[in-house]
Amino acid sequence: MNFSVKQKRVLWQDRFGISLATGQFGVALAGNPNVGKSTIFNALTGLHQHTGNWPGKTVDNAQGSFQFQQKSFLLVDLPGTYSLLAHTVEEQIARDFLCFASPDVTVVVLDATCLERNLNLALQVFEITPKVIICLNLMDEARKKNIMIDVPSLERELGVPVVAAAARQGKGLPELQEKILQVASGALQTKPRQIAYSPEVEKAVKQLLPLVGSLADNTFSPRWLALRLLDGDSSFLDSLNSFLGISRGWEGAKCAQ
Ligand SMILES: Nc1nc2c(ncn2[C@@H]2O[C@H](COP(=O)(O)OP(=O)(O)OP(=O)(O)O)[C@@H](O)[C@H]2O)c(=O)[nH]1
Ligand SMILES: [Mg+2]
Repeated sequence: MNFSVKQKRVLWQDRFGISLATGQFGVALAGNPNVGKSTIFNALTGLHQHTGNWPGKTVDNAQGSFQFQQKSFLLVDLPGTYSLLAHTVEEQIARDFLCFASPDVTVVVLDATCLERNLNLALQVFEITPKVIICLNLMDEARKKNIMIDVPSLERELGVPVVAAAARQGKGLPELQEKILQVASGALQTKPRQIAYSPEVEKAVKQLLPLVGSLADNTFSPRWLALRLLDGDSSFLDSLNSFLGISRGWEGAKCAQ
């Protein structure tokens, strides 16, 4: 799936109900429930927000824009999820958006007071896209609980920028905007840590990669696709079929011209 910029805007509108303007960077906000995603979303977008439902679903969809250093960003507040393995409608929405909308940056918001549990989602996002920033939120609560986090070490271990924040007090948000700009514009390259599975799984992934690479193309990682195929994840396959249908339609229209 190789969408042009214009096709990407149509896809965002038709499939996700989100209006991405020309030249605007699309930024997804992901994270477990209750980690402060909407607090960050509100602080960054202020009054420039639009809320509704995800198309065909009774789940809130909030999108808002902000300007930073003369660039425009559209922020999408994804439903809170513990994983992207699509056991719930919220997980399916978040997974489909990260896979098929291919945002320019995904900010994964983590609760600094329970990092271990929260990192599970971050590692899953790392499998889909390299363009990730970690926002380590609730740092004020962590401090109260005497939890010390070595942010530079965490950044080295994860291979992506980590921004410490206390969103309710507005702390860390200018730094977050700076990192969003750097990753979106390509000025900062990320190399998210990848989970190595058992030798059997890795061997099967290696066999599948040459076959599935062209399906994933520039939108999401072929490794993620291979892993889901090995899982027999039927919800993902349904979504993949639906999105491949769109891109094939576009290919057909191009050939007919
Ligand atoms: N102490 C503290 N509280 C925070 C911080 N950020 C958010 N909160 C509070 O945490 C609660 C949850 O914040 P939300 O922004 O609604 O969290 P969310 O991730 O959007 O939650 P869901 O949409 O349910 O997934 C609210 O009461 C916020 O005021 C922070 O940095 N420090
Ligand atoms: Mg929220």
